Amino acid sequence: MRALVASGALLALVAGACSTTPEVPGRAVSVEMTDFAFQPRELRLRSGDLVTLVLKNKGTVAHEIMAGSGEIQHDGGYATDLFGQVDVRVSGGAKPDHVHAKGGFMVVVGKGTTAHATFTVPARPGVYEIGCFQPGHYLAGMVGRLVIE
Ligand SMILES: [Cu+2]
Repeated sequence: MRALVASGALLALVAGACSTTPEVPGRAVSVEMTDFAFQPRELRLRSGDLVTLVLKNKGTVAHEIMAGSGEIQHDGGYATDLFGQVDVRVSGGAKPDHVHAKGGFMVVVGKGTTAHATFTVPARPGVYEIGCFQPGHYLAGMVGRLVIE
């Protein structure tokens, strides 16, 4: 039994060393966060798909991601949050946080860490915006597009 556990751990190590995309539920969609941009600048998701955003913060400060449409609120975020009624599971990262005052979600990712946000893409086709609302980041250009097909 002990030998089985040990070989399992070894396999996990080997798998981890070889793959660049971590094992996550559904389709992994990588998003890099830098000072101050999202890479790529446009994400395309299909309604009904199970997706895990792999949010890698390569910047020197904490970054976050929110998605929605409409006017930017004075305290950050969108008038309509894309994830208002969507169940989002967040894991990893230094300070993942999926609670947002207006409903919906945001994930704060500490510098040098990676967080995962897993959800089923809502059946709301359209073009939305993603943005970082850490102070000053949105105005510095930390904005992107999220297209739901
Ligand atoms: Cu930011």
